Amino acid sequence: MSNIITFGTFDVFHVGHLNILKRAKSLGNRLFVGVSSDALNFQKKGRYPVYEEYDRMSIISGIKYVDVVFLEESLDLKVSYIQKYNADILVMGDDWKGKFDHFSSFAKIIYLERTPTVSTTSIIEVIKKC
Ligand code: C2G
Repeated sequence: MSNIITFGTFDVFHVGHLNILKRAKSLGNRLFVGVSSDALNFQKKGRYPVYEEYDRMSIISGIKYVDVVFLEESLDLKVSYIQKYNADILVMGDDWKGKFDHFSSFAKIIYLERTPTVSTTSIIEVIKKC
């Protein structure tokens, strides 16, 4: 029985988000997903997400690959979340490659290839032009 944990904003949910959740789940038995809070997203990206945190959590909890959803309130709480959910593997897309290696004594770290071409930023740009 292995537990997988992953994190993300998952704003304007798209197929790249679906793919990583599907592939993360295939690595173990239970998938725990930390959804970045609106405030954390503002710290990370200098803007608030399009969808508020509870809507983003609600979307993620409706995905069949996801077992547990929680709010990720700080980038510095990774170890607490890994321990709270007994995570064996931490999965992130390879845009984060190397950035979580220092947690490797708490969980195995796996970076999966990002789905090319799709991103929340590019979707926002397309919508702006409509
Ligand atoms: N992703 C992907 N392919 C894309 C877009 C995103 O595989 N085309 C992955 C990212 O690599 C990440 C996850 O989907 O693993 C969520 O992406 P974001 O919502 O952009 O997450 P981010 O804001 O980077 O938050 O503590 C870590 C952070 O909270 C990650």
